[in-house]
Amino acid sequence: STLALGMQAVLLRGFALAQAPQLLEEVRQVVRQAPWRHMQTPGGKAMSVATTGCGPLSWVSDRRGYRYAALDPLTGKPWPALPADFAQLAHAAAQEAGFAAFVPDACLINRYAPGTRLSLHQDRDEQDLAAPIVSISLGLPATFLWGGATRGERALRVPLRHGDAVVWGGVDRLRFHGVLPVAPGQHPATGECRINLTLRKAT
Ligand code: MD3
Ligand code: FE
Repeated sequence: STLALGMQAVLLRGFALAQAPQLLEEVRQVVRQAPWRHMQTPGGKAMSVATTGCGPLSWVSDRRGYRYAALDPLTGKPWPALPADFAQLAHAAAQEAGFAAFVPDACLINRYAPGTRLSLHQDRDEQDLAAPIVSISLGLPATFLWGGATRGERALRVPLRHGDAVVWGGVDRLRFHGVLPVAPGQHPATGECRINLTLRKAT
C-alpha cells in the first residue's frame, strides 16, 4: 500500500520485503569492508546509532563537522561499491513517488540496537536538495518522527516496519525528522536490531 506522508513524501509499505534477505546479505558484505562505528558529532559526542556506508560517497561526521567523503575515515579506503540492487530499489521507489530520474551516489547505513534513538534533525549536507532521499527499513520496527519545517512544530509518529520504503523529496525534503528509541526485541531477519538504508544523491 502507498501512504502519503506529505505533498512529496510517500510511505511504500513492504516495498523492499521480497528483497530483504539479499539486501541484508549485502549489508554484511559492506560491513566486512567498512565496519560499524559510532561517529563523533561536531560537539565531540559519540552517536548512539552505529553507521557505515557504501557508494562513491558516504556521509561522515567528526569534530570538523558533517560532510560526504569518498574515503572511509576508519579504513582510509574507498567505501564499498553501491550494490546494484540498492540503486535499483531506490530508483523504483523514487519512481513510485514521482521522482523519475533519481540516481543515488551514496548510501548511509544506520544500525539501531534497542534503546537507540535519532534526535530531530534535517538532512542538508547534500549538494542537490532537489533530489529525494529513499529510506529502507529492515529488522526491528521503529517509530519515525515526522516533523515540520521548523524544530518546534510537533511531529507525527509513523511506525516503520521491516521491508518498508519511504521517499522524501521536494517540499518535504528539509522537514525535521527523527526516530524514537527502538524497543527491545528480536527480528528473524536481523536479530536484536533495526537497520536503515538511506539512499541519497550527495553531489
Ligand atoms: C525526511 N535516518 O540517516 S530514514 C538519517 O531511520 C535518518 O535511520 C532515519 O534520518 C533512520 O539521516 C530516518 C528517513 C528519512 C531520511 C532522510 C530524510 C527521512 C527524511 C530527509 C528529509 C526528510
Ligand atoms: Fe535524516
